[in-house]
Amino acid sequence: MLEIVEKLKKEFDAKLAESKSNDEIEAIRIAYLGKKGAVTDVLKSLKDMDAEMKKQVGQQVNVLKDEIEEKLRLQAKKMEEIKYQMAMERAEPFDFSIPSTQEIGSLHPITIVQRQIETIFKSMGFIIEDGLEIQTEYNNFEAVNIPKHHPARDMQDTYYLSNGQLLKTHTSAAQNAIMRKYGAPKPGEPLRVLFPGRCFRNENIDASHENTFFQLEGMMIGDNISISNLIYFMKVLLSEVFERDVKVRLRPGFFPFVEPGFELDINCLICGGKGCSTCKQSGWLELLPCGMIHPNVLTMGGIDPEKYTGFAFGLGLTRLAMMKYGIKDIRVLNSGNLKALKQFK
Ligand code: FA5
Repeated sequence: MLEIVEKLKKEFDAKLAESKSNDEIEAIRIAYLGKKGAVTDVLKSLKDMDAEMKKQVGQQVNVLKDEIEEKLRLQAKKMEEIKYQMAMERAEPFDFSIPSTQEIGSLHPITIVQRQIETIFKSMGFIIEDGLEIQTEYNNFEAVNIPKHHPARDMQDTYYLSNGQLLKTHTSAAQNAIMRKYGAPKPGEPLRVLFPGRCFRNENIDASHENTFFQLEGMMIGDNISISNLIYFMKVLLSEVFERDVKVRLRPGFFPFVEPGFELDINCLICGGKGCSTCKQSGWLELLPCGMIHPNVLTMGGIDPEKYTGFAFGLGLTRLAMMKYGIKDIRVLNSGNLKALKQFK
């Protein structure tokens, strides 16, 4: 029996050396290792051998099996290399020093602003998280203190899937999952997370409202977080993005998931505050709702509101890009109009 194993090895090596294509390699694999292959037959016959023979042949045939697998793998690799080499020889010579005639793409203005804000916040110790676009009703509403039949749901009508899930109306839908993922912060090490994302609302579309737009949410939770921290971070954010002083106003705002809640508006940079269609003639544009996280939201996220406080903000990223680049109509941003979108740096 041992001679048979030795003979199989020699035969296999000879056949493999002659193989010239992946199909031939596969045929050899089947002939030796397939269900009815020569090596498989020897393995099957082990059960009829006496103990000593079984041990010796078993050892040898298993070594041979491993060897065959490895040799087949190497031969397939060699075949790929030969194919590549032949393709290279057939290919037209290529001069890497010739300047490209292809136009290089550009980043979307929302991506540019998003990356800019991420860089600022990363330097202040924030982690960047990705929220899901399809969410459960629980995460989008209940976990942020908007129970069924709460009137705040009217402001955020959205698109529902047949399985009962929905397209998220705001980035706040990720708050609960993030709190649960990171848990209660360690003393002196507040949880700092930034989570940008695409949001959807069943809206009447106009110059400043889209049914698909971007928000960028931030959250900081720790043992001593106050409104002062919130205002500080909002100021850093706006002055870095606009690279100049911008006029803002803070007014009370109601969101069920914060208490107290604020609306931070920016003086319209399109009309300089005089009033235009973008700011609905008011001179101000709602940009940055924020507030101290409601104790119920912390509790639902598994964080003790008696020990920890935190702030959250939900920046209208699409509107911020409009203000930064003087884009008068939000519809340009989802239009796919390359002539318009390529101008931004
Ligand atoms: C919210 O969505 C809250 N989740 C924000 C928040 C987070 C508050 C954390 C407090 C704490 P609001 O519905 O106002 O709030 O939307 C936030 C921002 O998204 C708005 O200020 C606006 O800039 C932008 N936005 C809302 N709807 C649209 C829309 N249809 N098109 C474009 N931008 C929109």
